[in-house]
Amino acid sequence: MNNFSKLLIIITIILLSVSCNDVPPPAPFGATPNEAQIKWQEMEKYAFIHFSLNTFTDQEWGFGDVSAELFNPTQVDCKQWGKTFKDAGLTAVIITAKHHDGFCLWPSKYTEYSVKNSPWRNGKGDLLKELSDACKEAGLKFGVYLSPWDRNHKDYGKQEYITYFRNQLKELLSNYGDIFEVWFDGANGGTGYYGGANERRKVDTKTYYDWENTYKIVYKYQPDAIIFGDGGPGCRWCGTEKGWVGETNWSTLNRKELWAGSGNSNQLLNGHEGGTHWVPAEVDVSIRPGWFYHAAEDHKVKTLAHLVDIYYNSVGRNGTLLLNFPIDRHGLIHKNDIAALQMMTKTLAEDFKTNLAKNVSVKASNIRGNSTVYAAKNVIDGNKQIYWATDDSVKSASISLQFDKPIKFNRLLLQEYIRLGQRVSKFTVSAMVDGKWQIVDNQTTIGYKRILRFPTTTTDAIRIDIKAKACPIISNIEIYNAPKLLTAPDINRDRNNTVTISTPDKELDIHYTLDSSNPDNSSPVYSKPFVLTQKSIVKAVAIDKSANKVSSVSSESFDISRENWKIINSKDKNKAFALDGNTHTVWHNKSKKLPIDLIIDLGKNHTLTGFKYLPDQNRWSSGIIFNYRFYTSQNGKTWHLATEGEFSNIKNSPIWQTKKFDAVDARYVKLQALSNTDNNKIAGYAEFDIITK
Ligand code: FUL
Repeated sequence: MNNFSKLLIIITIILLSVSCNDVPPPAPFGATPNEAQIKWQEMEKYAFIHFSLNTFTDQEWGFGDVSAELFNPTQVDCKQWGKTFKDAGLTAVIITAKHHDGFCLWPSKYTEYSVKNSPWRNGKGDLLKELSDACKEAGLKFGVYLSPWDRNHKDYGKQEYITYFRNQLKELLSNYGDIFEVWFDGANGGTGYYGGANERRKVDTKTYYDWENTYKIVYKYQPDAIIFGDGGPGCRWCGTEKGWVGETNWSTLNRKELWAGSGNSNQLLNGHEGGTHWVPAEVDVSIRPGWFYHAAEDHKVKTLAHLVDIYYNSVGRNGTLLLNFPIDRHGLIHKNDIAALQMMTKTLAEDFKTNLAKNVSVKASNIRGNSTVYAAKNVIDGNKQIYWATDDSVKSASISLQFDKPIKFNRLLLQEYIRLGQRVSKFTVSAMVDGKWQIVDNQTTIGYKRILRFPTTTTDAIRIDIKAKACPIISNIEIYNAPKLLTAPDINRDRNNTVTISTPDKELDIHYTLDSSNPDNSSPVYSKPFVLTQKSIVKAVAIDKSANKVSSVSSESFDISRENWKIINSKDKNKAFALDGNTHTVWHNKSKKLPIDLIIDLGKNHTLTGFKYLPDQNRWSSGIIFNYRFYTSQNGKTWHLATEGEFSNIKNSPIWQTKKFDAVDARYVKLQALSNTDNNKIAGYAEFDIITK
């Protein structure tokens, strides 16, 4: 090589390196988050707490008229709450400082309707102080829910109430350290106690609260606080309380079009593409049906499969998760809720245990200015501040990961570098299977974090084809092979004797038995519903053959077929719900007087030894029978009292009730409801069954 060539190479290297380092980063696109919103988004999942007078009156929305003296928890332990959340990897707690009933969990100097007039801690307690201290100790951030609607306050609806509301806000913002989020509920106006007026008051939700000036107060006292409202400004409601946000989820919103109480929940599910402001979605959902504690919901805590779905449908869809825990009457988180949270945490830890996208070769169809600063491999370096980006003119691009040897995967995690805006509007994931690209998933938005779940696929290369509104900027890609969700199968038999066995994870094998023995992998495989007319015990397990793991055994006993039974004392069109094998449907047998009978012709004589009753399983249940008599008859005319008594604790625990009696031959049975838990004249049956010898 002559000197001239050497010089040429050196000049080229210098020019290249200068140009590489000089390639400017992409300009921000559209609305972008502020620092506080970025930190908030990174908190990902945190706890909500509902605790108030409602806890003691068994209500969801208190009217604002009951005495403050009803608030009397005996074992409040905010450290227990903090430890529960910290252990589960939650990052913060938001508490209902004041719910719609107006009762305050702190001794506000602006009202008498607070803990200061309750027996709790002899009126000297301050729950916000105890919780904010416990949060500091546990390393959790602290936030407050302050209901704009106040059904207790005499001035609600007038200007004076706004002054009161803001005074309370100032108390909350100045006395409890850093507040990471302030939660303004959209529920507004309606009937209430209102200082004794007992009337309906309607406010214009857009103008009454003069929100912009209320926000200024928040920012003055807590500049970094995120303000939650239906339309933001810090973060927005996701449009449902069921635990999910849209698959398409833009963090941008036309803020002028939405405000607390404005409705438009469909738009909140997806955000507004190209919206004027950065207002990301928060998914609020309770671990039980209700937000407040009701003993009757102790057995209705969401299942593991449901909670895991909620995580993937919130954090996995560019939202944050605000998971609610109702505090019970002792002042504690109920053990069933803790157990459910722990299972959820364990499952998610296993799902994301081993990132298969480390040390793999990464290539992209375009790299911004060919600069190493924006290299494709930046997506797997574990540093979210460094990213792969394309040239400004390139809005469609592909990135692919090549593995040394085939891998199995069923989860893909993607992150955009949101500081520069949300850009990706469409993407397709393909995997190389047997030498051909096969589409695994087709989706729209990514945002801060998107996690996809799909059937386990074996591959040695994955490609993501992206379309974006401005050059795409991807900061992170992770790949996992999550274990299958091993839960005991559900077993159901309908009125026509068709047995269905199912598990939430469809990749598991189900094995079952009909002879009361415990099933294993040599037992028959369940592949489709089957008919079972005779009395039997069905037992089933789910098996993950690839990991050699077996679920716990589920077991259901079915008595004789109910196919030809007839309810003979009613013409109500809904009566079949009492015998349909579906625990979600219910027949409400309404009458002018008690007792109320359910009389069934079983078609022929059987030797009976007991009966089973399942009350209404709905959230707003009714007609739960309490005192009963049970009769049998051979001719439908002369009745024999087989057993009588009460279904103890059925209000708080509305589960299957089983009553046994001495064997008796009968063709007709009569369940007589003598009273119900609501003291009205309804007898409700989700299901009724008998036990034969
Ligand atoms: C709703 C309220 O009405 C519920 O009671 C609960 O507080 C929930 C978080 O927000 O809008």
